[in-house]
Amino acid sequence: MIERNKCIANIKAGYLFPEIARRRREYAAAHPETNSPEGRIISLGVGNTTEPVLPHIDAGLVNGAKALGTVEGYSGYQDEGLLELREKISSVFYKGMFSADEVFISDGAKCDIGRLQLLFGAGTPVAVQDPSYPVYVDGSVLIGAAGGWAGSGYQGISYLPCTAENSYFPDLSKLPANSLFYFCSPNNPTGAVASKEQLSALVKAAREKGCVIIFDGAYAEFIRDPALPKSIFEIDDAGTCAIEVNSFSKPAGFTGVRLGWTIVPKDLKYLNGESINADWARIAGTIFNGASNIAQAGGLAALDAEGLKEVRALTDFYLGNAKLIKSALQKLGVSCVGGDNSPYIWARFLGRTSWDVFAEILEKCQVVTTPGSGFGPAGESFVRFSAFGHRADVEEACGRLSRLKG
Ligand code: PGU
Repeated sequence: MIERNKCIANIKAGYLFPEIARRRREYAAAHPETNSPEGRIISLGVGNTTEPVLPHIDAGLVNGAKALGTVEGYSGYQDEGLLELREKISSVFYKGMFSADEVFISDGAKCDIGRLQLLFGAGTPVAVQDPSYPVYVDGSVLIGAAGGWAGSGYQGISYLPCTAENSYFPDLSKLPANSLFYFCSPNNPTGAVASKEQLSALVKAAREKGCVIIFDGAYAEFIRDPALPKSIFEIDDAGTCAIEVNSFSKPAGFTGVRLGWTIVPKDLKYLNGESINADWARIAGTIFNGASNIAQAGGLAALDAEGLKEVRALTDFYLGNAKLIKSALQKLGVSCVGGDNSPYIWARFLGRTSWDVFAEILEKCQVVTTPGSGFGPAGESFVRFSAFGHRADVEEACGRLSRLKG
């Protein structure tokens, strides 16, 4: 019989979010009172959008679908994405600094995070912020970049702690040379946003050490402080050492629609001078046939003046939830960060394990959170609260949190 891919044996048995869903189901099955309105379980766990797509963007999706039913409007494969959308992304988010062939439309940031690993191969050392979005580590292990079996050319994964002690910014002297470094700002899960000075230091370190940064800007539209950078490409020279993945999921409510983009600058080169952009175009063209045309029509609507107002309104709404959650936790004396320029609140329960706190909040409040240890060793004793929820549910959850007292 055929053998199992050894890399699969090296990833943790369950991906974090399905594991949380499993524990929630188990709890619900054992507690019939969760079927009542007072006892119902409220999820502040997975960062999944809950609010309807706003009217202008929705009309973009509807019109995109209708166009497919006409001779003039019909379109088939789009490969790297609609030219108009690629140009619009460059002008709206990057002051037009990228040509359309440096902007690749995807079916979401997560999907490209997985595919991007193909560029670098199994021998490339990987570094992540600790804690970080688990897909960076699991995706690396799956592709063999950090496989642990004998003879794999094991390089390991470097976890760079981002904790209160270093203001959630890693010690860059620990960044391994010639590595791939996943960096997320605003950060999932801590909610920390790197300053311009910090990102400049990051770019400088990456250039000196021959690293490539994969910058995940999935939460950029939650930034309200104008001094904070929304993109790595606001930093000089980032075009020679960074790739940016991004998404319409959270700003436009497209978690189920599926649309994102990746910037691979032409200035980005491998050690031997060959173009990373050209390879990415080759890989994308080979194993990805483009994002849905309907989703792209919605994306275009999201980026015109009316659409951008809706993006602002939607992200404002979730930030309003974040404020309620943060203040409910602070009233209980729980120390927490995030939630100001990000939809996540990172709460510390000193001396406890994350799964233990997760279980207590589920049992006492019927509220689902995400255990911090699922994001890396430095996440232990934290839980993450997501601000994605209906307002009434968030208010109800905040009220129930007072049951944690004493
Ligand atoms: N990047 C980061 C940093 C994320 O937190 C998420 C979603 C994504 C990318 C995914 O973006 P898409 O464009 O929708 O693919 N994180 C959520 C959902 C969990 C998951 O498995 O993606 C979270 O709760 O962390």
